[in-house]
Amino acid sequence: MIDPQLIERARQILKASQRPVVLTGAGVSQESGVPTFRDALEGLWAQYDPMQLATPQAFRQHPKRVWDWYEYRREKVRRAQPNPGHYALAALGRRFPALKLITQNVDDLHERAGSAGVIRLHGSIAANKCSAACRGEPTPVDVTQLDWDREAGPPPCPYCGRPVRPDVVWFGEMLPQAAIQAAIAASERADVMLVVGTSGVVTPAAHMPVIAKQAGAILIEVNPVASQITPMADLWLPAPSGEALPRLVEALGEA
Ligand code: BV8
Repeated sequence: MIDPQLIERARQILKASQRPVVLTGAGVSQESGVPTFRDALEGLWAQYDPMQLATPQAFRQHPKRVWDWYEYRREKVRRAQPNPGHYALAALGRRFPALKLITQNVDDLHERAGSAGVIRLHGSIAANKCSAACRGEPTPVDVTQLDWDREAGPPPCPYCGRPVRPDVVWFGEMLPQAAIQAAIAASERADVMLVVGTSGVVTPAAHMPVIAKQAGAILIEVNPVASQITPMADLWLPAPSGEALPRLVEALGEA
């Protein structure tokens, strides 16, 4: 049970905010049953390290293994529902029209909970594209319109025949220019940044709180476990986001 005094302090800080920004990581989807990146991967995937699967090299060497791992994760996201933490962030977006939500997550739970204008740093697991960007980056491919031997792994691109891949940012790949620029601009303008459910390990996403802090923002972290962000946070709510965020929204009077 989170200390009511911490919720009150967070309420005081947010109440005065003109330009709040939220940065979320895998932790915000954990209570929806979407495993975080550092969770031990279940079953079939236990023997692989996500850092070795979410890379262009892995896809080049083992396209079926990587494609099947994403198909497995996509199914988990499809079955997942937004949790109270996602809904609370959507409510914050209604209460603070200037609020910007930046996510590292590739699931669509923020959008399904009603958040709008989500800045997606690492793409979307539900989307696919040509791995050769044969018609420009990205060349979107709707695989629901394709018929192929799924046992063989990824479908061939309907335009050039090279393998289709998930439209996510892999380790070693640049983030989409528009997304990273929007995230930096929002972090530079922020007067309060709420950092929810991230270990703060992956860059450049983990730089956003640093940019906000340097620009004078107050940092509030929501995470049951200390992270790389905690040392620079002005206030740490040591609780699951599904518990802390609804309490915060309720305290703000916008249940
Ligand atoms: C780049 C999409 C320039 C894919 C993801 C050395 C060698 C090579 C590269 C590097 C290097 N050192 C650093 C780098 C850069 C690298 C990087 O950061 N590596 C890390 C591992 C050190 N970054 C990149 O490569 C980026 N690109 O830098 O381009 C460049 C170009 C060429 C060469 C060099 C540099 C691209 C990074 C994007 C990778 N793609 N996702 C996919 O999903 O399949 S990142 C992926 O991991 C997620 O999207 C997410 O961003 C990240 C996991 O982080 P978190 O979200 O924080 O999740 P995590 O599991 O870590 O933590 C969960 C937290 O939630 C925990 O703190 C936990 O306590 C908390 N929690 C749990 N339950 C709850 C909770 N919180 C609240 N409530 C709960 N209930």
